[in-house]
Amino acid sequence: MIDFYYWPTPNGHKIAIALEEFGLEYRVKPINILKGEQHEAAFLAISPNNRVPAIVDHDGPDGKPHSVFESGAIFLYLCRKTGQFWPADPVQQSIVTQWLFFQCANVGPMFGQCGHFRGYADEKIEYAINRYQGETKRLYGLLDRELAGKNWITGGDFTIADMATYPWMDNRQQELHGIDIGAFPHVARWLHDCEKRPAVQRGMAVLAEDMKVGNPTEETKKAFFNRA
Ligand SMILES: N[C@@H](CCC(=O)N[C@@H](CS)C(=O)NCC(=O)O)C(=O)O
Repeated sequence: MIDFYYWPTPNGHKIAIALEEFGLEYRVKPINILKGEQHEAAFLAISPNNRVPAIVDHDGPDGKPHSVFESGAIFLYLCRKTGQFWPADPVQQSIVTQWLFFQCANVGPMFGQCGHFRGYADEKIEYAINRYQGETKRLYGLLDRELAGKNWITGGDFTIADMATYPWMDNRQQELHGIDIGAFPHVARWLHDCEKRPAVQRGMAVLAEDMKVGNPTEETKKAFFNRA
């Protein structure tokens, strides 16, 4: 059994999708980051950077419980645990890993800052908005070129790189980031293919009704945007 420490944000969705795609048994442990639950000691013992997602695998290596934070590390842990979504060929492994790291190091942080400065910051700072929206659009362009003529991001089967990237580019995120998806037809086609997967739909539905960052309150700003 895996305990899944989660809130329905793009980084959380990545692992909700993974647990569904891998067909693993899990229990959702909601961590309401809008109420500051990510700063509680019990959660910090599992995820010291006060971020979701995190997991505790009660059937870890040698049968002992093992906790993992950082979505990229969780993906790799689940691949190695199950042998699923992990190609045997070292070249393919390297390709999957590079696109997973690309998501974790670029798409997540840049899109996240774009959403913060466009959507949530009280003060609309033009420089920051231009900087992060510019990066977001550049990354959309890069993925659009990569996806031309490919079904999935790594060029082969659907992989953890697709699971990691999709939740950052769905309709809600496009709106937050000010993206005209018509300008990125290959991304649009790939998004549509991701959306058709039943496990992606199930993963995106976990606690979906709680996804209300919408209009942040003062309490939310303190808890989530680190304004304490
Ligand atoms: N690099 C981390 C990023 C995780 C992350 O930023 N999670 C956000 C939600 S999308 C969070 O928990 N934020 C809580 C906070 O900022 O206090 C990962 O990929 O797991």
